[in-house]
Amino acid sequence: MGLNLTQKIIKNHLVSGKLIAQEPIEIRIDQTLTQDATGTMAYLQFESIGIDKIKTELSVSYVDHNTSQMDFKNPDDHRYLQSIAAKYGIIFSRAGNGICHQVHLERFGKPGKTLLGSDSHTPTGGGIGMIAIGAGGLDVALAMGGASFPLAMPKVVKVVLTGKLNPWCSAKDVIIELLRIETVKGGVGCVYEYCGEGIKSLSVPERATITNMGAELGATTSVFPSDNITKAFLKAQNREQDWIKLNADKNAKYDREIHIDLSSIEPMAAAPHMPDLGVKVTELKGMKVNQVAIGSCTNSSYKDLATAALILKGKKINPDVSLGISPGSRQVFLMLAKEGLLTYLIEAGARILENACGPCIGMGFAPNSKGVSLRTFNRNFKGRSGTKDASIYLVSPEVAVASAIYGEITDPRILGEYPKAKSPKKFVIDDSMFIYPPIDGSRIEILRGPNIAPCPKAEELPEKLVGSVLLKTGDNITTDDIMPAGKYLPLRSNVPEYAKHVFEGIDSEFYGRAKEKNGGFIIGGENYGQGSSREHAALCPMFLGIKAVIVKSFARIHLANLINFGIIPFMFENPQDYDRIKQDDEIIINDIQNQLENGNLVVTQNKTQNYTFTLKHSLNSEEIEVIKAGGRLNLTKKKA
Ligand code: MIC
Ligand code: SF4
Repeated sequence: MGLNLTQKIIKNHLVSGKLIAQEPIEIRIDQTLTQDATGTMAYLQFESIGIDKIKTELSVSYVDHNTSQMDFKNPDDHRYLQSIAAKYGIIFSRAGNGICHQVHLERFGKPGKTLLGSDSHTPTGGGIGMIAIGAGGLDVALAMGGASFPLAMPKVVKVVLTGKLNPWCSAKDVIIELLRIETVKGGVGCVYEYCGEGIKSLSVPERATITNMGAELGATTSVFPSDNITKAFLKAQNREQDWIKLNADKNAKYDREIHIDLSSIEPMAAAPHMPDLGVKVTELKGMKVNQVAIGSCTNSSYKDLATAALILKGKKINPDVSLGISPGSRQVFLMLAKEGLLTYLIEAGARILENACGPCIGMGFAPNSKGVSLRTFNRNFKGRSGTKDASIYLVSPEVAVASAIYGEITDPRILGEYPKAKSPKKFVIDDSMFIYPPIDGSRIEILRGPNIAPCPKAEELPEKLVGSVLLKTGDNITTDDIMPAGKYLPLRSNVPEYAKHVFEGIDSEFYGRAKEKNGGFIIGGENYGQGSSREHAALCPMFLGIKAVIVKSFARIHLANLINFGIIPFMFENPQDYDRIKQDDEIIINDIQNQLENGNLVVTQNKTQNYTFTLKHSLNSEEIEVIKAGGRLNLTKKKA
């Protein structure tokens, strides 16, 4: 039987397990990436493993999230990351070089390789034919140390693209449409593998827009074949030697199939407050817009920004709209400048922001109260922009620009001839903002600032768990809900301080309650922990003494992070028990160690309401060891 592309790449990297969907496997990791908001914790953990040099083919440490530098905290983190990179053999991408996923695609992504990144949008690399997976910082640290990466063998969904996009319609509209069909939890446990005639008209950056937002489907990753279009992109990046041809076998098998005719795609918008609430832009026509932001790792390629510039050429933006543009990389920025395209943006009235994540992670450019903001980003979770009552719509650069001109949500097709930018034959190559490590880093001193606190460790699992339900939440809780980013991002390197803000947006009294009761349990619905890979959403609750999270279902990365930090991820065996349980109920789980080892069901007592109920878990024997040891780092050290 033939193999699909996902199976082929995984097979080439398989360390243990079989290519059977949902079975546990381990794969070898060729490349890693980190960014500064997750990177400090990842490298603190890497340091404590005690290895003197990374064991991957290539590891890159990017600074792109925490760049506002309101005080010493961000620059101290940057300095720490730079010194760590030099010491352990990691390439350092300085602040100002661009957003990790965009830069990695341009300069390092290689078809057929595996990439593990401490950021949920690492699957952007699928646009160039990699198996690129987002994970918690600890998993990335372990991979840098040479460990294989454990995951469930994904199911593979075949997405057949036919036809061609019409003018003014773009890759962003395709992924918003797919999200509408599949929902934010539709992809859990799956890889979306693209094929069909339609892919021939999509450039690598357009493919990367689609694989980037595959993260919003909850998917393990998404991948495109490596073909002549991939080759042309690599050639234009002066990296033709990195190209190999890669596609699925003709008789490959898939778990499911979806067909999308590109010519039927219309300009779309994902409505507040979830990326899967896709509607046609025509349905929103006329809605007043206060702010437009173009950028983020989803839509900040040369093609995206050059198209925006060409549309704006000779035009002015509406006086009631503030337009912010963050180029994805220094390469994109340089090209816009050299080709005079930047002039069109400035003349139109755009505010040119730094080439970094910026507004996407709530680092400035927040919308006004009750404002409507159109963003080419990938997430529109409530409050993520920094303004709780703002309405964020996710759109393509084409829709964004048309709406900035008219001051209301506008179908860009009214603008006449479509000035889509061509893929460059040669990108401007200037790698001077990468700092390559010395061959021998042993004498490098690691520079730490006062904001960098050691990574706390959990205690070993006791015989009995007792505690109160500290919070009961609903479905689709995001890691932004658990651990808000934005203005608190500078606290990423300081867990005791950051932990004061756990669940703040949902319940401002959570921290006080958790402290008073010395930890307890959290209850959630479906798809708990979707979104960002930030392991702080497990680490900070662990620090507050959270013992277990009990939900209807989990998102993949968060589930792994909970295990890594010794919090037991339970699911209700009977979903009705979710309805019954209440905040403040006292929960007792007796003989927990034996119960975990003796099967996947755990008898639990609700002392307050006086009934017993059953929880289930999906932990394998190795993960039970991790939980018993109080986290993966404890276990790794114990074994060493
Ligand atoms: C995000 O988009 O939410 C982030 C910020 O990039 C996160 C990582 C983080 O929280 O640092 C992600 O997507 O994993
Ligand atoms: Fe940065 Fe936004 Fe991409 Fe996250 S989603 S990596 S914050 S640009």
